[in-house]
Amino acid sequence: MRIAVIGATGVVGGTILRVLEERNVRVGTLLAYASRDRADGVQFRGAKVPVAAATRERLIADRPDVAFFASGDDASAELARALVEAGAVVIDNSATFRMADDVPLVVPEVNPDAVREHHRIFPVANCTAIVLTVALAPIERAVGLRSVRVATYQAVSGAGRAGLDALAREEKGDKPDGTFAAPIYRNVVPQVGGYDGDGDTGEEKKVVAETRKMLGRPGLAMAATTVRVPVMRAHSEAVFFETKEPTTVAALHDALRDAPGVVLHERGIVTPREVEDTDQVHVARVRPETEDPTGTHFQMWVVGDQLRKGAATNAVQILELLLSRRILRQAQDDTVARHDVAGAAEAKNAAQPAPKGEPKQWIPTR
Ligand code: 2RA
Repeated sequence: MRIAVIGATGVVGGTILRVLEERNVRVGTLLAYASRDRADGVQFRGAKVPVAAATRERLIADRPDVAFFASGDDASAELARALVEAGAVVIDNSATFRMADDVPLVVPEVNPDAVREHHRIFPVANCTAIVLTVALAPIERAVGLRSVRVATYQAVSGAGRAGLDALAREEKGDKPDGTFAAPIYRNVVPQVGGYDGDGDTGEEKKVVAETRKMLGRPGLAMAATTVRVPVMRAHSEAVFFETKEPTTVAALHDALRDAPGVVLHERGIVTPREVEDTDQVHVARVRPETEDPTGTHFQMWVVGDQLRKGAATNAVQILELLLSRRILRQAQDDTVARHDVAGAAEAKNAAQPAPKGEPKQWIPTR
């Protein structure tokens, strides 16, 4: 399988490379791209991989089977559909396609059945929304959600390398450079993204719209206030929710304890430093609202490494899901993968078992 990572030198792209390594994804050829050629390249499985400028011509000529986009909305808007037309499957960390009709917004632990055989573009949702959704989904399944309100505490790495660098420079005494809406060192900034017409920020709009889409609850009552804090990595969220059915903390614990991708802390707290570089969403401090006579109003604290579960890990899990659902299929070599139509490739695969000792490759099913 030929796997392209567009934005391979950024923090999300670099994390995708690490997650591909760790999860032993079979990669025949890794293709790395950035906004320009980079002589220093990137490391993958102990080897240096050259980084090319991500032009349409170059990407199509390189014929990836799967393209991970880990760059801005512009690159995805310009290049993703062209790659799909050339036969690739796109897994896109930008916001470009997330809310498009007939484009699934998949968190494999939550809504794997949103994937259909004809889908070729798989956006990875906003990192804050993914962390929130992994924690809400077991509650929605158990007792139903009537409303959700969330206040976030978002790490600077959510703004990419620029965010990390901005905090590091301010810590050394440099003046804020405008990366954030206000100084970030020894501060909190209640604005993530630009403002829209009615006072919400872009991040707040995304958290609401994308969480609703992932939960399959387009009408769910929701509100979000998103805040940047001087934390390097992992987003935290204070969540206030109302359930449809009356329930208890013990029943919510039961639902969360067994939920895929969730680590429940029944006692004590959990902080972003503790969950750095992990793939689970951590939930703590599940408790009822003070003096709620209805048994339907609760609060919880949710923390997740937004570069991993909120971005790179979720992207690689989507690839794994496509393989298990045979949206991507195992083949014998890259030549079969790229040059035969699906039927012919399938016939060849059936006729010729893979040579012993050679790694199997994967092809997209058209
Ligand atoms: C942020 N969720 O934290 C956004 C984008 N990664 O800035």
